[in-house]
Amino acid sequence: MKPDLFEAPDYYNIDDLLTEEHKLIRDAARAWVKRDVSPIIEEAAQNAEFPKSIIPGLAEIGAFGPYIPETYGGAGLDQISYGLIMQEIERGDSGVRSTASVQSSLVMYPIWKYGTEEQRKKYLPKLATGEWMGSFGLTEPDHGSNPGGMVTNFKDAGDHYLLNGAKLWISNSPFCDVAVVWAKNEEGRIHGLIVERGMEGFSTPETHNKWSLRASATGELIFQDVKVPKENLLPNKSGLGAPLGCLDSARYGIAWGAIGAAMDCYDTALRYAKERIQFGKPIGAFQLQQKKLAEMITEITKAQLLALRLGQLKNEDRATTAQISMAKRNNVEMAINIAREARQILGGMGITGEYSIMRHMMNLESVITYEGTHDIHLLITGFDITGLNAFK
Ligand code: TGC
Ligand code: FAD
Repeated sequence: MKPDLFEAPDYYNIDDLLTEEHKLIRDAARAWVKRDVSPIIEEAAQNAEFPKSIIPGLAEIGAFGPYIPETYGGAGLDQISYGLIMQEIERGDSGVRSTASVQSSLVMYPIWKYGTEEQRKKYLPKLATGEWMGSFGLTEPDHGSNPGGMVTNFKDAGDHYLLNGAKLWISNSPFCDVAVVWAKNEEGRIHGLIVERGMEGFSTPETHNKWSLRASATGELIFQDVKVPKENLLPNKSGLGAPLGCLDSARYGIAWGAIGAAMDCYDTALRYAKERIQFGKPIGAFQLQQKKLAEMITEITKAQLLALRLGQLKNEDRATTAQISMAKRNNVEMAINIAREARQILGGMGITGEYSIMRHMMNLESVITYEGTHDIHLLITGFDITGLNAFK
């Protein structure tokens, strides 16, 4: 792969709206990605391997629990810092950002928000350092967009619960130490349970042959009469709103992350367009290529402003689920469109692993599907503005 020459676009001087702390955190994450992710990520993706060597680095830049209080090992940062970290990581690779999103917003967040003090003290510090890695089991083979239909269930068996069922498409599953699993009790009420690797009857087979998110490990979570200690139930919230609350936090991070992937594609294409000569001049001198680049920077700028405003609302605890859906949906679509256009600017070179664009493009096919599909987010907006539910 070519050396990482990335220079972040900031067409509207959005840096002026960030604090010095935001910029320090962002720049540290940016430097880490350049140093530790860019040199290895193409090979990891080609080999379909999650590069575990980067786990300590992710912890060091605050990517595991950026907004979790320091008492529990988190970084204690605000929501804009969290977003900026996700942006920088996804600039490197969406799969690496996935690992951080799952660890922070889908594993640490529910333990912090819905768990007991004992659970927080037991799990959060180890998750913050990456000593333990987590996964989040909501999706099932027959229940993706409609998680409320899940069939994974647990029964009271005296001094423990007995868990049965299966989850599919689970990021980090093949190597996770703990899984936050959503299952129905005997009354059909959804609860979160912390399942640990090594519990009898719990297995995590990997899903192979993905063309997308190849540097992220995806798999199943299978439960066959798993005895889960009663103290592993998350007691402070139940119902579908509990997992959906975690998704709000992760979707917010993706709204920022997608900007990173788009910035990398744009920056690569801009540099290439200025250097590549055809018909005696740089291809960037042709109007058709300028149109593509000008539209890219316009869309990136709009997405940056959307994410920043959403971050301000999140900091004030005022961001709604529908606002988060709009930003996730808009920014991921923006990124995938830019990846496709940027790929074309590079001509044949765009399909090779010499450049990051094709990897970003393939990754974004997952990003536009997970954490709620593009359609589901549109329907969330539709419901919000009309009051009419078009899901069912
Ligand atoms: P609905 O009847 O609308 O709601 C059920 C209950 O949940 C409440 N609620 C929320 N609470 C908190 N936060 C939210 N975002 C919430 N959205 C809804 C709601 O108020 C209600 O509460 P209550 O007390 O009245 O019971 O539920 P529904 O069954 O109609 O479904 C609505 C729908 C389709 C929007 C929802 O199911 C949905 O979002 N589906 C998409 C599923 C999804 O996003 N899955 C993601 C799996 S995790 C993943 O992909 C990780 S990828 C790895 C990575 O991040 O990198
Ligand atoms: P389906 O729900 O079957 O949807 C198929 C199509 O139908 C989509 O186009 C959808 O938009 C459309 N559709 C569905 N319902 C409606 C409707 N009401 N109206 C109109 N159109 C509709 N899940 C986890 O729990 N944890 C994870 O860590 C995780 N990681 C993932 C990693 C990867 C790489 C991938 C690909 C997925 C991951 N997922 C994870 C699962 C992901 O959240 C689901 O794939 C997603 O929610 C969609 O579910 P589905 O694939 O079953 O598609």
